[in-house]
Amino acid sequence: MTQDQATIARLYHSMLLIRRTEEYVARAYPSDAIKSPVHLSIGQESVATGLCDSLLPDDMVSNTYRGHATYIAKGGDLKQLMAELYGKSGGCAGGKAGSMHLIDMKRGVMGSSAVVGTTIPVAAGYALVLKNEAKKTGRLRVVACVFGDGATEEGVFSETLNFAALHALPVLFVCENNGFAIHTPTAKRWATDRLRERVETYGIPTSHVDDGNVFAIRDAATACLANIRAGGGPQFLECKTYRWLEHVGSLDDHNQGYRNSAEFARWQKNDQIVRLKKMLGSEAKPIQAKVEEQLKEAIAFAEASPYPAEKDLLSYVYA
Ligand SMILES: Cc1ncc(C[n+]2csc(CCOP(=O)(O)OP(=O)(O)O)c2C)c(N)n1
Repeated sequence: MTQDQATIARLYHSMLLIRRTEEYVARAYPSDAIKSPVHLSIGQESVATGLCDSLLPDDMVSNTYRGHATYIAKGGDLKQLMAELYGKSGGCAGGKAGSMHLIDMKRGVMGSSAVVGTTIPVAAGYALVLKNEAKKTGRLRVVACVFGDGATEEGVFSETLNFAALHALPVLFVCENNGFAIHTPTAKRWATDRLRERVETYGIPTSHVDDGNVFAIRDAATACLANIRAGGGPQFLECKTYRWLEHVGSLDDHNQGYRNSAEFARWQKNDQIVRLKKMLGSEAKPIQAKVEEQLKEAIAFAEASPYPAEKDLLSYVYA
């Protein structure tokens, strides 16, 4: 299918903003500026971008600790993201939560958690709220629930699939399958790789995109969302992808021996940012300039923002 220039430009802007932001984070990480561990999505951008481009502004997205990409793609405030990473009071969680706990409810980004799988039932709970809301408003909003392949091994994943299917909840489950849970490949963790078959046993329709193609992800998500909005209940989309850097931190770790550099090279050749840049030709330049400007403003905001005041040390702390 031929894509219109406006769509290509929008997707390119989104993926480039994620990439450039995370490249800055990777550069700044070894200094003392960034106060929390970071799980980067460099190489995985097309999943967040393709998905979020298909959502409406008041749809919700449920994220993980590897959440910069989805936060940015859904329109989360970049200044507040950067200030949060710096541990500053202007951050989206007042500087107290860090990279793994981004939130921007105004833009439909739900809070996330460092505990693998725990956001999945919370997303379904929110979808239940939205289903009830639609009884009054006549309009069904949707939750897109993003998680990694490792999260599908948690008990709450299966429990949530069952509950969501039973109650026909408006939730799109999106598995960002980068093939690894930290250093362990799915082949050493899964008795079979038939993930989608497992999901289908709950009566949930599934689809998949195996090559990271941002247009294919957007189209697949759009089709799923149409079924959900028509009252069809949950859908499941598996997107294969590849994490370019180490699980947590800013370095290349292909020298660690747990994964294959040839596979990395294949995914790098398939970089959707490079692909869309070529499609845009000279139109890419102003988008690049805009991204650099947004990033510069976010860094300046984070640097200028004060640290949380001492009097707030115990606020938002529960015991
Ligand atoms: C309940 C729980 N078990 C283990 C961990 C340690 N842990 C942190 S990230 C991670 C890997 C998760 O992999 P996946 O869900 O595929 O996401 P990815 O990091 O690849 O994006 C593990 C096991 C944790 N944080 N929470």
